Amino acid sequence: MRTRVWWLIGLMVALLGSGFAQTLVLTNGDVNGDNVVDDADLLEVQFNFGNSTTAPADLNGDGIVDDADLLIVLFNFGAQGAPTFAGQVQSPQGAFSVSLTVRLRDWVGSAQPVKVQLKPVGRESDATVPIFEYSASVGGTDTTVPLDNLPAGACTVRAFAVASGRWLRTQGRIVTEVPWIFAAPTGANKVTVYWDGVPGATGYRVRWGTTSGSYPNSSAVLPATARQHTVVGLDSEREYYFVVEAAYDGLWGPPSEEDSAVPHEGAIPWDTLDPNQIIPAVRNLMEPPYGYLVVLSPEGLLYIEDELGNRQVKPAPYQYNPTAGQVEDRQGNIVAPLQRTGEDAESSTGPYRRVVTRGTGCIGAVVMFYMPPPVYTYSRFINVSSETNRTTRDTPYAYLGISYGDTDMEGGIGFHPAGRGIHKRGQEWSDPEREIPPPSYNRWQPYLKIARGNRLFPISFEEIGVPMNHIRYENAPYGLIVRLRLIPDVRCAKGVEFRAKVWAAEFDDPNDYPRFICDFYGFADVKPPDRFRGAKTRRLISIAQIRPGSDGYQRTGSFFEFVGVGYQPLFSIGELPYSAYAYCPPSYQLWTGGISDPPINFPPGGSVVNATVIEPYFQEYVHINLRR
Ligand SMILES: [Ca+2]
Ligand SMILES: [Ca+2]
Repeated sequence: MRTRVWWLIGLMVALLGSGFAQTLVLTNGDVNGDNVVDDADLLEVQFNFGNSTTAPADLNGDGIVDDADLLIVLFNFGAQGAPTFAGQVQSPQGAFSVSLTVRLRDWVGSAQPVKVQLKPVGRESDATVPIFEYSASVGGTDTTVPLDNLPAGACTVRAFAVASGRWLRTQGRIVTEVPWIFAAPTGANKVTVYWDGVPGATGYRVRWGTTSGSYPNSSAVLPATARQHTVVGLDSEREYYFVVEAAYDGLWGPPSEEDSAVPHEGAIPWDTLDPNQIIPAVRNLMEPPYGYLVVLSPEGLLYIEDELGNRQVKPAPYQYNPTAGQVEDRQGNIVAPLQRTGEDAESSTGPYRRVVTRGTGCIGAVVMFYMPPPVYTYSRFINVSSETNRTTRDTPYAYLGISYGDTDMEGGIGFHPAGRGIHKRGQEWSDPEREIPPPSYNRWQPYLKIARGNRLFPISFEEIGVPMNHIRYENAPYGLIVRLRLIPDVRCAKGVEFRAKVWAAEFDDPNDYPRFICDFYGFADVKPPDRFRGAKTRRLISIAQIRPGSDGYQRTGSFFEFVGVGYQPLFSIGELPYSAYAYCPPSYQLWTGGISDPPINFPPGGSVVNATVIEPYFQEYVHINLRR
C-alpha cells in the first residue's frame, strides 16, 4: 500500500450573509488512536472482521466490524491528524463568540464527547500561549458548538474525540468579527468606513446595503493593513448600512456590528487626509467659525489650525486608556489621569473626588465655570502636591460628559501645575523623544476624549511640549472664566463639537464679558444616541486621585477651592453671564431639577467635597480638599 501523508484541513464554509457557519469534520479510520490511518488500523479491522463489538475496530458504530469499516480505513488510508497544541489549557477570556459546526464522519452511533481547542494562528507550538478549550457532545450529524469568550483574532482550531480510537485530530481556522467600525459620510455621494484590526487577519471587506441587516454590496478584498475604505457612488441624503468582515486566507469571519451613514453635501471629507479640505469643511459647521481649531478625525489624526490660519495634520499624540483611566502617550507614559464613569464622590473609595450633577434625556450641555487663580497674594486656591506628580498625579478638572451604551465622551479642561509633563521613568518630561523639561508655569489644558468599551482611543489633547493651547494665568490674576460646550452634531455630520472659550475674570465686573483669552474648538467622531434617547449628561468638578488610601481617600495635600458653576464666588460675588444649560433637542434648557440630581457633599459634613448651592442645579461653588 502506498503511503500518503496529508494534513486534514477541516471543511470551511463561509456563506455570504447571515448564514455564516464553519464546519469541522473529523476523519474516521484511526482504530488504534495514534493519529494516523495506516496498516496497523487495517490489520485491526481485518483481525476483528465479523465480530460484534463496541471497540474502535467497529469504526462506524453500527455494532459489527464488516466491509463498511474496512472501506473507511481504505478510503482514508495515509491520512494523518493534526498535532496537539503546546501549552496549558485555560478558561477562554475575551469578548467574541463564533459558532462552529462539528461532525464525526462515518458514524451512526451515539453522540461522543469531543473537545475543541484553539490558539492564535502562528502560536500553535508556543507553550507560553494558553490553549482555550471547549467541550461538546457530537454525533454523525452537524452539531453546533458555540465558542464564547474568545479573544479577537484568527485562531487555529483543533477538534478531537475524548475517547481514543476512530477519529483523527482535525484542524481548521476561525476568525472573529471586527471589534469596532465607524461609518462617516465624507461627501455628497460617499461614505468612509473605519475599523479596528483583527489580530492575524489576512484581509477585510466592507459590505453595505440600504436596509439594516442586509448587505448585498461588497468591496474587493482589502489588504491586512487596511483600516478604512471609502465607498463611492452612493445616493446623496440616503441612509446606508455597513458592516466589515475579517478574513483568514479566504475564510471570512462573522460581520461586525452595523453602522449607518447618510452621504450629504457638506460632509467632512476625512478620506482626503487634506487639511485644506477638512478644516474649511469643519469651519463651515462652526458658529461662529473662529478660534483655534483642533479636530480629531475618525482614524485618530489631529487637524489643527492656529489663530494665524496655519494648518497642520499629525497623529493624535495621546490616547485614552479606559482600563487605567488615564491619558497616555503612544509609549504608555502617563500624561494625566482622567475620570472613569461609575464611581461616585460619595463612595468610600474611588480614583477621584468630585461634585457631579447628572441627568438623562439630554445630549449636550453648556456650562460657565469660574476657575480661581492658583495663588492670589498670600492665599492659595489651587494646589497640586508636587510629590503626586510621580504617584497619584491628582489634578483638578472641570468638564462635561455624555454617555450612552458603551460610548462615553467628555470634554473639559484639566489643570497642570508648573513642573508637570509626561511621567516617564520616574521623572517629568515635556517630550519623551527629545527629553526636554516640562513647562515651568501653571496652565489648564483642554481635552476631548471618547471611549468605547475598553478600546484604546486617540484623544484630542494639546501636547504638553507644544503649548499652543495652554491656558495660562499670566494675564488673569483674578482667575479665569471658562465656558464649556459639548454637543453631538445633529446635522448629519456624525460628530461631537467641543468648545472651550476662556476669559480673564475682572474684579467687580463679572457681568461684562472680560478679556478674551482663547477659544479651543474640538470635533471628534461619535455616534449620536439613537434619536437622542438613553443619553446621560453630566457636569463635574473634580480632582483626579487615582490611588485611594486605606481610609477610602488619600490625603495627598492637594486642593481646589472656590471653583464656581455659573457663579463667581471669590473676588466678586456674582452670577456669570451664562450658567448651566442642557441641550435637549431641539433647544437648550436650564440645567434644572427636571433633568438632574443636585450636587452633594462628601462626607455629608463636606470636609472633603463641599458644594455650596446658590441656586439648585445651575449655580454653586465647590471646594475639594485633600489637605493632610
Ligand atoms: Ca492508526
Ligand atoms: Ca461497523
